[in-house]
Amino acid sequence: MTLRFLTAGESHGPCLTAIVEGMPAGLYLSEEEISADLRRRQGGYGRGQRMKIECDKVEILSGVAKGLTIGAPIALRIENKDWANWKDRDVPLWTVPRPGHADLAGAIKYNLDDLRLVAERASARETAARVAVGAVAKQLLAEFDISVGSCVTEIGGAMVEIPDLPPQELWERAEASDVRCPDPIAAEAMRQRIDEAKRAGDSLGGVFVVVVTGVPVGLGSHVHWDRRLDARLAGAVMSIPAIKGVEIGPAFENARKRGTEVHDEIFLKLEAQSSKLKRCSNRAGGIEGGISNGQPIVVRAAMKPIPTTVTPLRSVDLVTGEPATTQYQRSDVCAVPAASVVGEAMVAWVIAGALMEKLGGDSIEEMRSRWK
Ligand code: EPS
Repeated sequence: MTLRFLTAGESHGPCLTAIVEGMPAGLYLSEEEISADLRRRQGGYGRGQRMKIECDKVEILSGVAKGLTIGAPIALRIENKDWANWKDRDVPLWTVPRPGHADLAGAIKYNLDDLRLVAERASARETAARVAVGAVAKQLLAEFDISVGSCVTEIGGAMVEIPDLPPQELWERAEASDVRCPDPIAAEAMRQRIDEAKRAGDSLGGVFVVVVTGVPVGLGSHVHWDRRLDARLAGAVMSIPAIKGVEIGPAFENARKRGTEVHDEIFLKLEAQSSKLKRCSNRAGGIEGGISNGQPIVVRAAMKPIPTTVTPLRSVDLVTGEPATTQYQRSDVCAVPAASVVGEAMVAWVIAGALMEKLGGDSIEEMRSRWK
């Protein structure tokens, strides 16, 4: 079965919902573990007032009995606490589109005269549901010792090279940082940029990296465009609101070098009875020909600055047809640390799907016997 999921829900509606289909039976799932990832997404320096209202927790509504999946669709629900503050409010029409947001194109496409109706679903609030889905995928991957972590490498131009540390240490450092940056000096520079942007009534973007370790050789395929693992990862990560660039390994840096400097040469690692193949570098980011090659998979993503800014941008009032400036709507100054947790979720989802395709199986037991 191919894995698939859908989400539903608006930012200030009663809740967000997700339905996950195709998970094998026998997978341990707990609301607590999924909610732990939701808390990670909610955090981060530069978040706005909304995160003080919400306290994201998941409810598993179906597909799980006595803590184990049963092969049936898994329905997940996350409450929007802010709904109570909005449901009876008489809000005026919102008619000045924010440049960079879905407001204008969405209103034209769906013939809506209130831009709020577009913004409600375009809001990155929806990514809470994706993180819940991603936590389910991570749980499946954990059964096969595959793990997914992330860190932030750049905010508003303050950047850091990823320190050359074992992944576990890297993730622990990122987890301990409110900008999810493993280097304390760079983290401080990032916080300063966020403070400056906040004082200036502005917003910031940045870059995060997601790394998957323990991936077997052979996920994805070179034989068709839509089976290439790198293409699937890029599409999934690019679908996160405000993500405008995705690379596998140091792709843009590779593009400026010669082939002999880029490609990860193959060596023999001699062992007592046999020899194995090994690499001394991973500039391919773990994928060659659209197939995982057994090295860690490295996905980097660029997030544009959030389009909602305190300082107004020039626009047009769609009702009067007159020039106007955007009216500030409550927002975050920077959500790159949160987006890196969403990135983990989308990457975990794609890898889990590719693993299911490789191993098949309707239960964890069946998958495990094939894995061996
Ligand atoms: C968002 C605007 C803000 C963010 C929101 C995304 O929400 P509000 O309009 O309620 O202040 O806080 O992000 C979340 C709610 C979240 O859970 O990440 C937007 O316009 O995209």
